[in-house]
Amino acid sequence: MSETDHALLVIDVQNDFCPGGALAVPDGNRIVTGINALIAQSPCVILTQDWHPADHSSFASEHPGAAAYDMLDMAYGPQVLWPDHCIIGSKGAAFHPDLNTDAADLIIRKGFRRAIDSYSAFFENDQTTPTGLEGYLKTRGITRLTLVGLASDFCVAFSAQDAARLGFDVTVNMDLCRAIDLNGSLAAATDRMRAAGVTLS
Ligand code: VGL
Ligand code: ZN
Repeated sequence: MSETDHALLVIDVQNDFCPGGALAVPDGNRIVTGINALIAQSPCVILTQDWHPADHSSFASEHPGAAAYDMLDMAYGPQVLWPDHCIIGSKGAAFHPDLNTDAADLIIRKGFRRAIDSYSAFFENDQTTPTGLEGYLKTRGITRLTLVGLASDFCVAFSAQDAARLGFDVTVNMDLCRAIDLNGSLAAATDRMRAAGVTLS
């Protein structure tokens, strides 16, 4: 994987998505060693970091009477309400301590606007507000992406679908992802990724 047209996109390998964190993904920590091995072979490594203000509108705590994992209709569409997680500057928002962050060419943060969540590394949840990642990749001549990280059924899946829609050749390495799996969300995400033309390996 030394070709200059390829990038490794490492999604949200942060303390809050690992066991002991605020929105822990089962076994989320167990992919870190394998991701570091892939990072070591990748000429372009990009990390994403979920990065929310303490009063983010995706937090159930901002909606009196609501509970975590309830659905709410936002101006931009349906939104899962989450436990407070990945608060800007917090330990929970930091990368897993064993992740080789030194190798990253770019760290892209998302979800930093109070009123809108951003699962995808490319677009916020209105599916139109860009993060800027598309321009970064295209101006570097990158056409092929491999995605790994957390969580398979939310941020990885939405990033992969958007990347495919933007014309990138996209592979998700499912062995180096872990899922939240909320009400069948993993099976649904897998179907959506396949339908979008994403290769699951
Ligand atoms: C994520 C839920 C809320 C993710 C981020 O990284 O998959 N999921 N924020
Ligand atoms: Zn989040």
